[in-house]
Amino acid sequence: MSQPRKVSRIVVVGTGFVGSSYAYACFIQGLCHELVLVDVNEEKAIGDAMDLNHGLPFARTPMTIRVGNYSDCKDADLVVLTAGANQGPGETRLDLVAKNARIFRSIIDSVMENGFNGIFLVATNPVDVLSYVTWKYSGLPSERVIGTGTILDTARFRYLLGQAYHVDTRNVHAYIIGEHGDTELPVWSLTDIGRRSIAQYLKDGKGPSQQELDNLFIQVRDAAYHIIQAKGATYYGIGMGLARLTQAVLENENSIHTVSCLAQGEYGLEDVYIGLPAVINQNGIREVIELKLNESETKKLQHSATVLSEVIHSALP
Ligand code: 6V0
Repeated sequence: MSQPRKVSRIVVVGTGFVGSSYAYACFIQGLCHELVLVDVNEEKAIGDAMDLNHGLPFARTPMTIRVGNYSDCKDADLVVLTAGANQGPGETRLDLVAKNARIFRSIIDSVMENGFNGIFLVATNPVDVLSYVTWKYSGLPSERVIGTGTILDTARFRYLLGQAYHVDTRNVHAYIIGEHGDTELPVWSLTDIGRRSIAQYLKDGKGPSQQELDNLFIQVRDAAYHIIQAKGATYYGIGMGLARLTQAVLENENSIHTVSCLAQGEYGLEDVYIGLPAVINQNGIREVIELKLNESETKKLQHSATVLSEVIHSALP
């Protein structure tokens, strides 16, 4: 399904922990031809460009990495938004909303004024709210604004399940959906390990107990708080998640990821960006996948959407 690559350009806005980890992930995977770094703190972007370029002799493929500005967005395939204030210890992602919505207004205006016509990837928190804000401010079709949503939560979930069942993470089929934050939920009813359902494992008395699985989800949901407590910020996992989405778009993969996307009737949800499984290709979000959730999962997802909707509409009165 892959197609030959054309010359591809990515503009990363915000070269902090997340933006620079993403740039590094793109670089070592050789995902694009040109990587342009933009930050209000230009010194930081200059330092990152120098540091990354010094890895060129060791890289798999050549890549142009340079500091740029918003005029570089004109011909960009992707603009990746990782700029903004970060979550402090004890601060929820939703606390960040007002600060980062203001920053986004000016960034998106600058990107669009320069004729951008590609796909936005958004990672800044609260990511569901800021993806919605990006969609509204940019005026682009919703399929071209993709938030990282619960891609990282799903990765954390699959990693921990792989550990618990002693199998390769890639054989764990599991999704975290909803808000990237406190109201997210695991889709236990559709979770399987190599086509064997979790329900079957529980019935056979094999693998972790229900209590252990409940604790495992709590570890997923609260992972960011623990990492922030331990080292101030989280960035490697999300940097790789963003790189994975980049590959899905640039290589027209039609691969499925739990991203933040506009719900338009799916699961009974409307007018909210929220983490759901969706097919990603060169046009962005090809389609949102509607899973057959059980009643309790549907209620939890709807609650998560209500919480997000309230914050979105307070951020965009
Ligand atoms: P950071 O290291 O403070 O980097 C932010 C960068 O943005 C800094 O270099 C700033 O100079 C820059 N910046 C601020 N304002 C502007 C502006 N107007 N224009 C251009 N650049 C600007 O933060 P970090 O990289 O750790 O986090 C960035 C965002 O990612 C935060 O909102 C995090 O909460 C969020 N994360 C999202 C995750 C996800 O799963 N979606 C995971 C981890 C972090």
